[in-house]
Amino acid sequence: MVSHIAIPMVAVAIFLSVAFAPGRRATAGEPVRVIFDTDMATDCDDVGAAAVLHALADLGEAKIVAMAVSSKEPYSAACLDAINTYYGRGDIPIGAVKGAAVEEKSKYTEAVAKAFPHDLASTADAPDAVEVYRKALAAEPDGSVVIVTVGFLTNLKNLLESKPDGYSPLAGKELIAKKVKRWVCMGLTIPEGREWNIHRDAAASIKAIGDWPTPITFSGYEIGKEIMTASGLRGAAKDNPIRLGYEKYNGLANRESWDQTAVLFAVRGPGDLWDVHVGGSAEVLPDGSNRWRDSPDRGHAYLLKKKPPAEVAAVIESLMLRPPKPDAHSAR
Ligand SMILES: [Ca+2]
Repeated sequence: MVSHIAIPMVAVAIFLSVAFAPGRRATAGEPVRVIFDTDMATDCDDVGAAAVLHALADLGEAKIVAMAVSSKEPYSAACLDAINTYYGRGDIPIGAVKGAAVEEKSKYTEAVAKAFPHDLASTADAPDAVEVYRKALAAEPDGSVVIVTVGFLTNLKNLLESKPDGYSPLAGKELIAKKVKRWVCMGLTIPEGREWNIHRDAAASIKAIGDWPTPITFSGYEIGKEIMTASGLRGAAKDNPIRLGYEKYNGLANRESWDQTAVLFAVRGPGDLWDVHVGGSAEVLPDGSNRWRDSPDRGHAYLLKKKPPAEVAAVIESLMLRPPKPDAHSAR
């Protein structure tokens, strides 16, 4: 989320929103099975995205299968666990990136982790995200899981390179091909640019996007940057980790909503909020910059603005403000 190049008209855009219409799921009527992979450190839109995902789970639209942290910031995983616990889902498995990975400072993770109950002590104490991914994928029905990344792609690179283990006899790429319906990635700048989630671990991005065996839909930098949310949290109860995250980050001012768009699309599809450009391929270069090519078609797609950003913001913020279910506290 560093640079942005204006979008020219994409004359050959193919709009196939119908193919992504809400309700199109592996099994009709069942919640969308989601694995949420976040950096949860630099920007607070990760906090907002987690809130949106929990709200969608409370509404019965999503089932949160597992989570992963792609940052080595010491409190990232504990902050995420505290948010999950607040919503009554403190037992969601959380894995963290191991080996070489990005570490950035955070304005909010330590404060949230220290203010709200949770049982994961630190990012270093979390199990390897690859193990959490493999265990979760192996247990879910074939072709059913939607992975949402709102951070770096290091975990997905490591998952692709993973070997057969006690959870599955399949190597990483084959396991993904069998279990993952779609990867929704907050990443790229469309049609070209150099975006934070992609360029901070460019080698991982090249591998993950280049080798991914199922469809990918990108919510590019240009989508979330116009969608301003969070100031409504000023009216939220102070006993709320989402409010505290934004308070520490920017004093509860409105903030761009990159990560929430990916979560919302992953669960509901584009609905009437977005169009989807289907077909083509995202190319990531060694310096972390990216460009879109309409051929070859590698099953990649990206969101296009349809509704005014304020209307999308209203949908997202209402989910961010949704209180936990009444029984959430007893489940903490
Ligand atoms: Ca993020």
